[in-house]
Amino acid sequence: MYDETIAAIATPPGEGAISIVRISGKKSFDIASAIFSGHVETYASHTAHFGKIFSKDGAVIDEVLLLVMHEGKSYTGEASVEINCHGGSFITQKVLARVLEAGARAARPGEFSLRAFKNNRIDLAQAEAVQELIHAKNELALKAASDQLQGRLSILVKEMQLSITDITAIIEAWVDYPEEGLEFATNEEILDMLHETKKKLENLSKTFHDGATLNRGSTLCLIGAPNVGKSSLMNALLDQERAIVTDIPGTTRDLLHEDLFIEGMPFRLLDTAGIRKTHEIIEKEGIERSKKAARGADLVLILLDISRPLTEEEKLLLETYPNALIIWNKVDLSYETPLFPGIKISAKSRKGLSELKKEIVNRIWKNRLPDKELIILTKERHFLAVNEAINCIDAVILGFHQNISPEFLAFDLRLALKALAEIIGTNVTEDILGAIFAKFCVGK
Ligand SMILES: Nc1nc2c(ncn2[C@@H]2O[C@H](COP(=O)(O)OP(=O)(O)OP(=O)(O)O)[C@@H](O)[C@H]2O)c(=O)[nH]1
Ligand SMILES: [Mg+2]
Repeated sequence: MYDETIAAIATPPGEGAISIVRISGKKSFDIASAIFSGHVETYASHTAHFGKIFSKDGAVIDEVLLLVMHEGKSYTGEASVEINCHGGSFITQKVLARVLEAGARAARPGEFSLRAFKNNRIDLAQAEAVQELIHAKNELALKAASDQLQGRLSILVKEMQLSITDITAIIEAWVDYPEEGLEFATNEEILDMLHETKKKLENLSKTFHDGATLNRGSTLCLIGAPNVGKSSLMNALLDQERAIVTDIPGTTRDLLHEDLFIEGMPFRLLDTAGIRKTHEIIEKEGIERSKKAARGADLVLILLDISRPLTEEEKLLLETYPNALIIWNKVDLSYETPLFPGIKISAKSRKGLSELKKEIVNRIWKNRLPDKELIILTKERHFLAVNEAINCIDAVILGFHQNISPEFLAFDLRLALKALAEIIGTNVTEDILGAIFAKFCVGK
């Protein structure tokens, strides 16, 4: 248990109807009693009390509703008090200042969640899920975070730890009882168990691509010659006049980016400077940026003008990005059947936009949205740990085929267990914990 009692404003900054000052730690009730018009230490857990917060010299700071949670029954696991005060940023600050004056220390980012973790209220994967839940931008990301918060990922990890522990126990029996040990299991049985565990780990590892895409969104980069209608298409997809559109080639000179959802999935759309040969110094720089953006994108969208023949530059673009999605724009004008397929649209009259959106989602999600029942890895830290465990199991399998002494096999299995333990936090250093919780908001 911690000695210090911590406090922070738990609601977002700015003005709102109410704000919450959160206090957690041994002295929570004493501190609250010292500044509140009631005896907080006498209150039952999970009860709310109306009253006043007083300054040191007895002046009323605010009328509040005070919530009490006893030790073992709060988010942190410690005695906690939440003060619901009026939601001006100034008044909330004053209430917090009074709490600090009465003996609490200002909480660091994520410190409430850190305490919840240290007091075994939640494991590390669950603590991280809290943060993800807050930042979730769409239904599926929310689902992944909420699964993780409810411990579904932790349960899966623990199951795999259990299988690996079983295998380790048998192999260690071989070390300790070289004569009888083989009775526990045959080589083939152990190999089967190893392959089965490896398969499960690999399936989990594979979900990370989806998890990462869900969380940060996929980048779509619009490129093409000047005047083909890139900025017009950006505006049409966003449904707002975001980019400047003119009939002068070379209108867009810098990168523009905007977040948007397509069929509920998060994307980041980039509009770029039209690519052509130029000596104009600003435009040249813009074109360099276009090319760089396209290289870093998840999907490149090449926009072509269907009403005119391709230029040499455009042919080069098509060769440079063989996996790009090809879009023929300006179908409202007269045109001849193009040489190769692509999605036909008119950014101006908004024709073909829904086909385009469908195709974008298909390309990114390969015609399959993540299965709702699947447990998805969303954190790179978890992904790396799972891969580390896979590598260790691989080493064990290889060792088996090379008849390596069982001590070494057991050692690699222990490393696999250690890697998995990092996910739920039974085996992480204070440095790693510090880095994880520092990303949280203050008051969480
Ligand atoms: N007829 C027709 N004109 C279009 C269409 N889309 C865009 N335009 C016109 O094409 C011209 C260029 O449009 P922009 O969206 O600025 O083109 P851009 O590709 O962003 O051009 P740069 O920024 O110079 O690279 C404008 O006059 C648009 O109104 C379309 O679908 N049909
Ligand atoms: Mg433009």
